[in-house]
Amino acid sequence: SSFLRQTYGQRVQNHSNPAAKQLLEIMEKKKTNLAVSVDVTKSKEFLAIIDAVGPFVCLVKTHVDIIEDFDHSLIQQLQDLSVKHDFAIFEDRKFADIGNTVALQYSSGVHKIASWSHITNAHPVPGPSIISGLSSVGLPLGRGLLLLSEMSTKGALAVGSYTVEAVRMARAHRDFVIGFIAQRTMEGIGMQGDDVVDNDDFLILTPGVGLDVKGDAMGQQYRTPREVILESGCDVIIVGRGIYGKDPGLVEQIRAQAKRYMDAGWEAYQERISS
Ligand code: S5P
Repeated sequence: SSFLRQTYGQRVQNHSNPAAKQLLEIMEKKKTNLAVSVDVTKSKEFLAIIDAVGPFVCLVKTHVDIIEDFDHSLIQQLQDLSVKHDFAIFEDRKFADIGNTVALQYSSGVHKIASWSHITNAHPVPGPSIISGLSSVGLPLGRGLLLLSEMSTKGALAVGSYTVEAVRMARAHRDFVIGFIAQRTMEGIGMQGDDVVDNDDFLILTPGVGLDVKGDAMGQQYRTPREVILESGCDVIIVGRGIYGKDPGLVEQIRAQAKRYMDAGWEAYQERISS
């Protein structure tokens, strides 16, 4: 696609959704395509990791429902860090229900995700109504949605026509759907012609990224930043355990790992835009 050789900064103008614009602007300004996934269960550790990786990331991805001592002051502190370090917030909620239910899950409950998360995501499995449901809450707030059109895990069912239909669903809701959680571009999954039109500059955010190991004991599969950004044409690398590792208390080590992934991701991107 022609977007592969555009800079993140040039691509801002391809978007009208505020969350998509914000993310691309941050990537251009901070020179990073790294998102860190902070999958820890204690507020103190969660905030310490985010403060440590903040300078190196465009985006922080959360699973707030795994935090044991959650309360709303945590959200305030997360928002303060997002201003301090200039990163966007992505609650990885993976909505998967009917429109009415997801609208309630997105706006209400303990976490009130729509009120603080710039970006969230959904499985396309229920069909287009999941987008209308989430959009009724998120669009007026300037939020953006990613569809999970593929997954990183061994044996994932999100392949073939499922992935193609996810892209078609997204194209019909271009105001709210800003891109995909996926492993490759639309061309990479074999879409061509009418299915890939020039103004469809979807963002591709890719988990399953690691430099040291190929997977975990529970089906996760890792590729390198170079494979993801340069060879597969994705835009953002999402890294969790590769950065905070087995000891989330070691701030200096976490900072060094974040820098290492940021550099690898940016180098792959520079090679891509100049190819
Ligand atoms: O296909 C996917 C989609 C997602 S959002 N595979 C994934 O691993 N994820 C998420 O990315 C997952 O929920 C986790 O939060 C993160 C990967 O973490 P890591 O520690 O394996 O890098």
